[in-house]
This record gives sequence, structure tokens and C-alpha cells, in this order.
Amino acid sequence: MLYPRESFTREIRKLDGIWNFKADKKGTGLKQKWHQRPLKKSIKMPVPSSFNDITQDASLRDFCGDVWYETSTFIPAAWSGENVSIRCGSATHWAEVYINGSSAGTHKGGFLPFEFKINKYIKWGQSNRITIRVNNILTWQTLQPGETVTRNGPGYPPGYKTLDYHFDFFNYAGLHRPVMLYVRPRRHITDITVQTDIRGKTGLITYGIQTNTRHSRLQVTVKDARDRLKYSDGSLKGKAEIKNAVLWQPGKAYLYKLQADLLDEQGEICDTYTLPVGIRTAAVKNNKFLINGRPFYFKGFGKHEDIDIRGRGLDPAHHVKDFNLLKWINANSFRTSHYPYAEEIMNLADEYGIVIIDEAPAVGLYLGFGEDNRTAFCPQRLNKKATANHLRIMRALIERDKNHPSVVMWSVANEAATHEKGAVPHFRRVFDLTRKLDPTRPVTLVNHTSPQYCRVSQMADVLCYNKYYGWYTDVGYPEVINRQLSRLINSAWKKFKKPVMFTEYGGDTVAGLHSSPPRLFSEEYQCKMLSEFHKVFDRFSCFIGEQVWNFADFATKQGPVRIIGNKKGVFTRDRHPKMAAHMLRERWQHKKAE
Ligand code: GCB
Repeated sequence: MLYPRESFTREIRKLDGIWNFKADKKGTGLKQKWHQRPLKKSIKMPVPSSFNDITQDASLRDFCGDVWYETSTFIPAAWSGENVSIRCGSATHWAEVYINGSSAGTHKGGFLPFEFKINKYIKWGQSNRITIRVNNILTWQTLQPGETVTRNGPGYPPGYKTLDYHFDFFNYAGLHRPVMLYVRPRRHITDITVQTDIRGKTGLITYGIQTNTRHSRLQVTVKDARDRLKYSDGSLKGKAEIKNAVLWQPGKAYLYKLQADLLDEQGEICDTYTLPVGIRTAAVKNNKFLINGRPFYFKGFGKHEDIDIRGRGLDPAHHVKDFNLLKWINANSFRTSHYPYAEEIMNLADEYGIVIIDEAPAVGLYLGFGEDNRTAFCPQRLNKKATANHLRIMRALIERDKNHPSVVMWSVANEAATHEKGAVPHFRRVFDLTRKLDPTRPVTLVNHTSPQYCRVSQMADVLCYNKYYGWYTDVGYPEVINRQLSRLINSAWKKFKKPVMFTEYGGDTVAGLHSSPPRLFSEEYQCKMLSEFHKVFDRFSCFIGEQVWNFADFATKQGPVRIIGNKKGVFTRDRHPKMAAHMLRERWQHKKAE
């Protein structure tokens, strides 16, 4: 799915701003057809933003069910000959869009974009009412999974329900990303796929272009960053050979521009789209991760889309700040833990030269929190429906992110119950599909199951581990990290013979809390723990990267071990460095791949 870009044939009308909003607390909205008339008794709600932290109402913060958003916009009569769509960057976790009261379509999944053609519902040359019903309920068949639990018993009001989920970040919801009207010519380019390769000094861009018209005549050009023409051709599919190509490299981004012009019968351009293209390769070979054929060592973080007030809502100021902080700390990468991030963030990564492990929203596919002894991959939970949904989402994720040079590896899940037998057929299908759809990138699964119990690791190209030695286990004893970690890396390498990296390690740290000798939650303890991990990482030649958990403090559901959220950030939630940030900055300045 192409990111919406303006051109002389394409127009974008952003609908971001203040919308009307109403939470359907009695569950009557649909029956009463709230979409068919202006919302009554609505409140103001910013878009994009999560709705949870905008008011002082705890019942809205923790609300589960339908929320209704409404705005209106004038649509010029001049657009009536065009293809007009409404496009949402995401709606968490389910949405139905209505134009002037008529349903234009529904979408499942909270982290990927969707669009619906709306011509037939539009009142041309008039104001049009747009209503979006968003639902944040999770089930065992959604990604991420969760469940609505009815709490019975004398201690609860009748029918008392809560939404439970087994992932450690707040279930923010709403319209998190830009909403827009996207106006394209009736005949237009619908998709472009590029794959790049390198032969000697020549960069190869293999491309395929799709349109919504049968008799497509095209003009395809590739220009360099200074607009010098490097290639031109007229086919839907082709291979551009760029002599003396400037490669897209970690820390040194370089983007070519592939312009596709769709021509009409007279040879006039009826649609044009320009895609930024970075020429690079990514592969795993001889226990190394290679970018452009050279060993790459991941230095960085697992992140979250998470900020004060907006929750998971897109905020350009914060996102640019985050990339500047990544540069400042000498990081070269991050993982989009635990869901696909906004397209605008992916675009920034392409431009900043930051490398991404792109993760599916498959988190919390695990049980074993001492709650009960049922398994995750059982018919009541992660069943065939859940597998089908996981496959559908991998398809949509790859479709959205396939062209980003920053994306070097797919992560199909975080910490699933990979010790269970049921995980094998589920992940076999997920890995197979991912590789089939994108044979150009390695695929991983982020794991916390130790090698001796894991049934899935052999499917991955890289073994990514999350382990909290000295924090959740051997709490307060950082001196045992060395032995525990060495054992893990040794056994992982021995059993699977694949490169190993850490995608999570760290401990909660309250900024400003100091203790010597170090104690839990102090800034000194965070530094001590991280440095114990680093001593071991540096000893293994199969070890290819370290991503600390987390880039910044973030919101979680409430819990006795969460002091207004998870405090494992190296930066505070408002992006100020803790002591560990200075330590990492120093280490990463000198840490090289070879
Ligand atoms: C994990 C999870 C991550 C949590 C983290 C923690 O293993 O992958 O989502 O936030 O641990 O801090 O407990």
C-alpha cells in the first residue's frame, strides 16, 4: 500500500484537528444509529491522539467498547470526476467509517492503514459529515490478543467487566494517525514494489508497478538525490541498473527517486507517484548480519509509540526529537516493539539512516503469568482463526513497509509461547508466508524461551532474546548476569548455529534516584546491569547486536510493579537522559561490528 504523497495529479486533504467524540458507555450507539445524525452531547477530541488521557475521566481512560468520532468537511464539486478516498493511518483496534450516515467500510487491526473509496456517499460542493466508530476490544483472535473478563461474585457490581491483556503497555486507542481525504485520478497507480541489490559498483532496483487500469502505458524514471536522471523505461516491470550507485547505509542514508507516470491514450500523464528508494541489501551469512555485504552490529532500543497526553498519537515534534536522540546516543537501530509504527516514523528512519526491525503486533501470545494452567495455543485461545489473522496482518505489514530501506528484518512476534507444541504449526505458516512475500529480508521472532525448550527458534534467521537477569530473576544480584548470559548464548549457538542478539535487557529506573552501592530502581543499578550484559556480549563472535529495553519510560496498565508506567527507559518519558544514556553513548561511539 503506497504512502499517500501529493503530486500534480494527487491531492491530500488532512482532516486532523479537533473532532467531536462520544464514548458509547451504554452500548446503544449502533442501535440508535448515531452515524445517521450529528453526535449529541459530544466532547472535543484531538486527532491524531489516543482518547484515553485527554480528559479527567477515569472511566474514559479505561473505557472498552465503541467510541465515536465525527467531523465535517467541504468537498468541492470539482473532485466529482476523481477517485476520492478516506484514509486512516490507523484506528485502534477496529473501525467503521461512515460518510453522511452511510457505511463506507470496516477495518480490523489497530496499527495499519486503510482506505475506502467514498465517491458514492459524497454530497458534492457541500459539507459532508464523516463519522468513525472505533472499537478497542481485544479477543484471543485479535493481534494483540486480550480478553474481556466478567468479574462475578459479591465483591463486584453486577456484570462488572474489565479488559485484560498480557502485554506490558497501556491499551491506548482511538485515531492515532493522520486521517485524510486522498484524491487521485480515476485511473491511477495503485502500488509499487521495489527490491534492491548490488553488483560491484552497480545498484539494481527491480520494480513492479500496479495500476487500476488494464491498458497501462507507463514512463518510469529514476533520479538521484540531486535530480539527475539515472534510468528511464516504459514498462510495468523492470530492472534499473544504476552505475556507481550511492548506497543506503546505516547512518548514511541516500535516497533515489523512482517516479512512475501513468500515461493516457494520447501519451499525457494522468497520474504520477514518486517513491524514495534506498539501494541496499540485508542478509544473514556465516553468523553475521550483513548490510550491503558488510557485518552490521545493532546498537539501539526497543521503543514504543508513547508520549504524555497523546498516548500513541502521532506527534511530529516527539518523533523528530527521538531520531535526534538516537543520533546523539550513537544508536543505529530500533525495533518497532510491539506493533507497526506510523508510516511517518518509517519515512524518518529511511531519511536518518536508522535501521529497523519491523515487528508485527503479535505480543501477549503467551500465558504463564501464574494465572492458570491453560495453554496459549489451545482451541479457546490461539486457534486457526488467530493464525489466519496473524497471516493477514503479516501480509498487510509487508505490503505497507516492503519498500523501506530502513527495514532490514521482520519480527513476526514478541515472546510467544514457543515452548508449546501448538506454536510449531502456527509459526511454520507465519514464517513461510513472510519469506514468500519478501525473500529479500531475514525473518526473526523475538523470544524469551530458553533454547532447550524452544520449538520455533530453528525457523528464525537470527535468534533475538529478551532476558532480564538481575531484574526479574536473581533480583538485585547483577553479579550472576555474567554466568547466566554466557550459558544462554553458548547453548543458543550450540543448538541452532545462528547469530544471536539481545532485543531486550534492562531494569526499571526512577530518574533522579541514586544509590551506592547500586540498588534496584536507582540510576546506578541500571548502569551496573547494562554493563554486566555488555561484558558478555563483547566476548561472543556470533553476537550481532544489543537493543536495550526501553528507549524511554512508557505507560502501562496499572500494576503493583509499575509506578505510573514502565521505567526501564534510558530516557524519561519526556525524553531527558538518565545516567545510563551517557554510558551507552560512550560505549556505542566505540562499538564496531567487526
Ligand atoms: C518483556 C516485554 C516488554 C515488557 C518488558 C518489561 O519481556 O517484551 O513488553 O515491557 O518485558 O519491562 O517487563
